[in-house]
Amino acid sequence: MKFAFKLLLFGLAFHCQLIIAVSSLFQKNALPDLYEASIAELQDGLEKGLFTSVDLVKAYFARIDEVNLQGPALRAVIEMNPSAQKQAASLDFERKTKGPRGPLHGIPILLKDNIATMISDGSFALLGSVPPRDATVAAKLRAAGAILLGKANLSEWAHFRGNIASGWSGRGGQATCAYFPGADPSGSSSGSGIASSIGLAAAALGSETDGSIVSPSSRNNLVGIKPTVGLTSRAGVIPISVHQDTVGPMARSVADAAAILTVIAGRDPLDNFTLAQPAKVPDFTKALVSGGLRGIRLGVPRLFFPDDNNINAAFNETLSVIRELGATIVDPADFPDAGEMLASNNETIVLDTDFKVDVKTYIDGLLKVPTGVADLADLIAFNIAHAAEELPAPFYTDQSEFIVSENTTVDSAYFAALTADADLGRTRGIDGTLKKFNLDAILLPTDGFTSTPAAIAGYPIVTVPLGFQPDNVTATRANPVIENAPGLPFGIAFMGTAFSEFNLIKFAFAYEQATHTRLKRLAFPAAIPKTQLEDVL
Ligand SMILES: *[C@@H]1O[C@H](CO)[C@@H](O)[C@H](O)[C@H]1NC(C)=O
Ligand SMILES: *[C@@H]1O[C@H](CO)[C@@H](O)[C@H](O)[C@H]1NC(C)=O
Ligand SMILES: *[C@@H]1O[C@H](CO)[C@@H](O)[C@H](O)[C@H]1NC(C)=O
Ligand SMILES: *[C@@H]1O[C@H](CO)[C@@H](O)[C@H](O)[C@H]1NC(C)=O
Ligand SMILES: *[C@@H]1O[C@H](CO)[C@@H](O)[C@H](O)[C@H]1NC(C)=O
Ligand SMILES: CC(=O)N[C@H]1CO[C@H](CO)[C@@H](O)[C@@H]1O
Repeated sequence: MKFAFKLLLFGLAFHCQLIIAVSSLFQKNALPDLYEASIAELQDGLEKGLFTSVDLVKAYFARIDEVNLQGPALRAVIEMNPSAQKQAASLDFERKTKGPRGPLHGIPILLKDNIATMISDGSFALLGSVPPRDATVAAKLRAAGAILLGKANLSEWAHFRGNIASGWSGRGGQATCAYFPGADPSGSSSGSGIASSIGLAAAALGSETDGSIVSPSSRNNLVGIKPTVGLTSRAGVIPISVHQDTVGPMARSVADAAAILTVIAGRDPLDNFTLAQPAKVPDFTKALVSGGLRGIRLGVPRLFFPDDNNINAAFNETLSVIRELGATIVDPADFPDAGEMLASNNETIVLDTDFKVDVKTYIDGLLKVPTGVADLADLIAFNIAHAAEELPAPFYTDQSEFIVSENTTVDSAYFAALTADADLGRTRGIDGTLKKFNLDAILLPTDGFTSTPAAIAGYPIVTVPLGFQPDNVTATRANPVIENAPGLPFGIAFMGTAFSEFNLIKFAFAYEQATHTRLKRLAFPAAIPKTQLEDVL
C-alpha cells in the first residue's frame, strides 16, 4: 500500500503504462508484482506459503522467455540453469522441514556470465570449460540458499576485448536496455542490469573493473554496489585485473543490494586481496536506518561531471532534497589532483599488463578447456579463426585491447603506473579530497568521470536512481545501439574510502527512501514481462 501511495504521489505526467501497472498492483495485492518485488516481499510470501521457490523459478523463466529472444529481444540472459527448478524444490523442502537459512533462502539470482559455475565470459573461446569449483561468490549465494537462476549476458570479456558496443557477446548477441527500444544497456554487466531492471530475477551479480557495475546500474534504473577491491572474492571470476576487479550486487533497491552484499562479502583464502578487509563482515542491512544523511558532509567534485545538461540539472535539483535530509553539501569539492587524473594513462598500462597475466592464471586453473585456448595469444587467434561468431562485421570486429595487452610485459613502467595509481586514486585522490574538505563521502552523477577514481583506488561506489532523460531528448541514431533517448535512466553516486560500504549504504538508503525515483518511470511496454506469480500457481 505504501508503494502504491508513493506512486500516486508522483501523479504528474504519467505514462499510461504506469497507470496500468499501478492498477495491476492493486488487483494482485496478495502476490508481489515481479517487476518490482523486493527480496523481503518474496521471502515473506515464501514464508507465508503464498507461493514456493519452484513457482518463482517458473515465473522468472517465463518472464525471461517473453522478452529475451522474443518481443523486444533484450538478450539479457545468456543461459538458464537447467537445475534451477530442482534446486528450488529442494530449498522448498528444506524450508518446510528446517526453516529458511536466511534472507536469501529460495530467492532466484542471476550471475554475470564471467562468474564461474558453468562459465564462458560470453565468448565461445571458453565455452564448455570446466572450472575447479564454483566462484566463491556463487558458492556463498548457494550456501545462503539462493537459487542461481542462470547467467546474464555481458560485454564480452567484460568489455576488455576492444572497441565494441556495450552488451554484445559472441554467445549472447547484442543486449539492449528495457527503457527505450534498441538502446545501449551500458556495460559490461549489461544483462545483469537489464534483467534486474524488469524483474527477470530477484537481483543479479555484476563485476566491475572500471564502471561495469555502476554504469549499467545507472543506465538500467538500479541500485548498484561496487565494493572495495578485496571485500568480495574474485576467485572463479574471469579477470581483467587483480588490482581493480570486484564483484557486487545490482538490484532494485538499496535493501536488496545490502542483503546480497552481506552474503557475498568476506575473506577467502583463494583471493588474498580479501585478507585485507576487517575481520568481521558487517551486516550491511543494519545500515538501512532512517536519518542516514543527518549531520554528514558530502563533497561535489564538479570537474568530474558529465557533459549532459539533463543529468546535471537533475543532480543540482536533488541537492536540496539531500540538504533537507540534514546533510551539508560542500560544492565544489574538486579533487586536488583532478587534472592529473583526467590526463593519466596509468590505468591503461596497469589493466593491459594485468589482463595478459591474470587471464592466463585463470585459464591455467580450469580443469578442462574444450577449445584448447591457454593464454591471450590463443584467445586472439581463436577470435580470428572463429570470426563469423566472434568478430562479426560491421560492429564487432575489434580486438585491439587484446592485441595491445598481448604486447605488454611486467616491467618497471608497469610498477611505476601501479604506484602512480595508488597515489592518484587514494592519497591525492579520494582520501585526499575527503580529508581536504572534511567529508564523509563524495557525491556526483554516476555517468561522469565517476568510476575511474574509485577504479584506480580500488574504492567503493553505491549508485542509486536519480532521474530519466526527458521526453524532448532526440533519440540518437543506432550504431549499433542508441546512445541517448527519452526515458533513459541515470543515477547518482556515493563514493568513499576503502571499506566504507556500510556508511555509503546508509547514505544511499536515506536518499532512496526520500526520492523513490526508480518507479517514476517504467520500461517501455513491450519490455515489461506479463507473467506474474498467479499465472504459474
Ligand atoms: C597475493 O599473493 C601473490 C602471490 O601469491 C603476491 O604476489 C601478492 O603480493 C599477494 N597480494 C596481497 C594483497 O597479499
Ligand atoms: C548546476 O549547478 C552548478 C553549480 O551551481 C552550475 O555551475 C551548473 O551550471 C548547474 N547546471 C545545470 C545544468 O543546471
Ligand atoms: C602517471 O601518473 C603520474 C602522476 O600524475 C604522471 O606524472 C604520469 O605522467 C602518468 N603516466 C602516464 C603513463 O599517464
Ligand atoms: C608493442 O610494444 C612495442 C614496445 O613497447 C611498441 O613499440 C609497439 O608499437 C607495440 N606494438 C603494438 C601492436 O602495440
Ligand atoms: C526539455 O524538457 C525539460 C523539462 O522536462 C525542460 O527543462 C527543457 O528546457 C526542455 N528542453 C528543450 C530543448 O526543449
Ligand atoms: C537463454 C537464452 O535465451 N539464450 C540465448 C542467448 O542469445 C543467444 C544468441 O542470440 C541465443 O542463441 C541463446 O538461445
